[in-house]
Amino acid sequence: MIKATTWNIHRTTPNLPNLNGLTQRTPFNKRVGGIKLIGITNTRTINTTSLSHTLVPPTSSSLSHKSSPPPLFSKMIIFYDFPSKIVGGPYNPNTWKVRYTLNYKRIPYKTEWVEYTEIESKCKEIGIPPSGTKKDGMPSYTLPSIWDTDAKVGVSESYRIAEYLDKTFPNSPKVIIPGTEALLNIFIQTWAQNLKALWQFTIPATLEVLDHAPSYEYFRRTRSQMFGKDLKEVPPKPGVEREAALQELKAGLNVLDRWLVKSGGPFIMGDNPSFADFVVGGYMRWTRAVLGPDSKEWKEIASWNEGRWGQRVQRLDQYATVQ
Ligand SMILES: N[C@@H](CCC(=O)N[C@@H](CS)C(=O)NCC(=O)O)C(=O)O
Repeated sequence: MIKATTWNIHRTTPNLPNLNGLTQRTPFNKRVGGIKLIGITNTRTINTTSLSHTLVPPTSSSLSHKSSPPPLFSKMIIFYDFPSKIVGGPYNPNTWKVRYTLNYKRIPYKTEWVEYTEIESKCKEIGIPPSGTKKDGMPSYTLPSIWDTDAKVGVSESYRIAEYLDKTFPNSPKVIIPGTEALLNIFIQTWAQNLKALWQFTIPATLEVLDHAPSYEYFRRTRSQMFGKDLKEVPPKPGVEREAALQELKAGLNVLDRWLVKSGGPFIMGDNPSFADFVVGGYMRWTRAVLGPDSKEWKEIASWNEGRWGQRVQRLDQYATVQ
């Protein structure tokens, strides 16, 4: 046994370890005997005979998610997300799509927490473009947004961020599977249309997790305008009204479940998760976070369609770390 530096190059591992368990190692990119090696170095005590075994250059098949953990990258992404008083993490459905993407692709990132009332000034200060245009024609600044510290590029809007990350980190598994872009966009739209009955539960509940007085006031005002009444009046009243709203939600989820079970699974595109799963997981995680994992409503929703809604969010827990 000697003290040596090993090169851990894209080992074949069927199950990727949770990012929680990763220690920081040094990325490298070098040539050995005319072969380009990209990976990470770490120093540990090993048997010298295992050294030659470890020096295997990556092959194209070893770059797929299933067969190998992708390298750690030297680039750093700053990821902007919403703070809240929820113990145990972020809640927003749209930012979750990007957090799942970053974790799944094993991209090093750092979360910066931005209040609703500070999104526009923060984006303007850094140079992140608006994600769209408001009804009044003014630019709309939203989260999720990211800043690529290396390329000095800012991107907002979850789908556009996923496209950027797929392009910028080509050695990590893609979340937008080539050839599925049009269908994915249709799915994102129709997914939300079938969930309209959810908003009356989750949007008022989101107000209650906001910890910052100006954000609370802003969210209450803007979302009350959206519903055409005070947000506090939006949740369906216990009894007949609540039951009817839950039945309406159940009908929407039944439609979505009928589509999702058509996949051979466990994920929408098969064996590996993709952006479509992160959309589903993001909305379900939001529901669980703001209603509360022990709430009667979440337990009910999670149990519908033979418990598949709860399972869909649990299956993504391995990509839910907060960095
Ligand atoms: N389609 C966009 C939606 C982004 C979005 O609307 N984000 C909301 C939070 S859920 C936001 O930042 N709103 C800012 C505001 O209300 O001023 C995406 O997926 O990124």
